[in-house]
Amino acid sequence: MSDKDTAHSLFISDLHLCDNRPEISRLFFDFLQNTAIHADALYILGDLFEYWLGDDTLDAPLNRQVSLALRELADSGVKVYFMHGNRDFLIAEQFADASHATLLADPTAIDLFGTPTLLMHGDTLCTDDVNYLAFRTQVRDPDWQRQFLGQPLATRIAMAQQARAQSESAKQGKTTEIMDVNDDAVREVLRQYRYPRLIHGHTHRTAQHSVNLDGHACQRWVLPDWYDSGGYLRCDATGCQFANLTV
Ligand code: LP5
Ligand code: MN
Repeated sequence: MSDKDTAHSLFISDLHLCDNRPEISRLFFDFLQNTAIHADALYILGDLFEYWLGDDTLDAPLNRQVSLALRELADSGVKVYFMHGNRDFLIAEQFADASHATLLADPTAIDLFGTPTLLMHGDTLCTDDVNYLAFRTQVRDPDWQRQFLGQPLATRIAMAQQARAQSESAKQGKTTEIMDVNDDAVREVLRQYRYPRLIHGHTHRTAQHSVNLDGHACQRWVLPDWYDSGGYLRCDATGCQFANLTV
């Protein structure tokens, strides 16, 4: 029996695709053509790109290649969903249209082969990282975004580089606990959505966690990043499992 015979969906995040790591881009294209092609749906839960400076950069070679590869997958019958991450929150309808993908709100609740499942990027669960959340509020503001997108591309590149440098230096002063999810925030969202399975990325701390809450056994699946190698979560009616991809 081939993997096509069992209805299943795949989940990825934190690929951080960029020109500097062509081997990861190749791994991604290979994953789309050989693995995702057999799925019912591919969910990209944020940080597909190292950063996204506006849909007017769609014609940059890598951006074009990625959107065409996603479009090819979607046109073969695989539903492609995309959720924003903290690096590519400026992706908008033009990218989604070009990729034949559907933008998802964060969070989004789905019925995954009979199991209620909540999808998030994961950054909003890191409630101890107050400086990051203040930055997030600023850059998710529609007025700020309009202002930013109205700048020439060279200015946007310079601002993004400055933000990256400041972020890296800010992270030096943060403990790993601050940059991980806050357990109360996880419990709160699980209660709010009536005890679903939770799938998210962002922290790059791949794991399957069990959360016992109010008499419910919830699972929290944390997706792998694609830094040294890649990986994805595969879910079908019987459950979920991680799979690795090597460069
Ligand atoms: O990204 P990562 O994983 O390394 O760290 C994140 C948080 N940092 C960010 C910031 C991004 O890396 C910046 C790049 C985004 C580019 C997007 C497009 C252009 C936008 C331009 C914006 C001006 O998301 C980091 C978390 C960490 O995850 C773990 O969760 O801790 O948060 C921070 O480090 C934020 C800092 O604490 C405070 C903010 C620093 C940025 C200040 C921007 C100043 C811009 C000046 C421009 C002239
Ligand atoms: Mn992230």
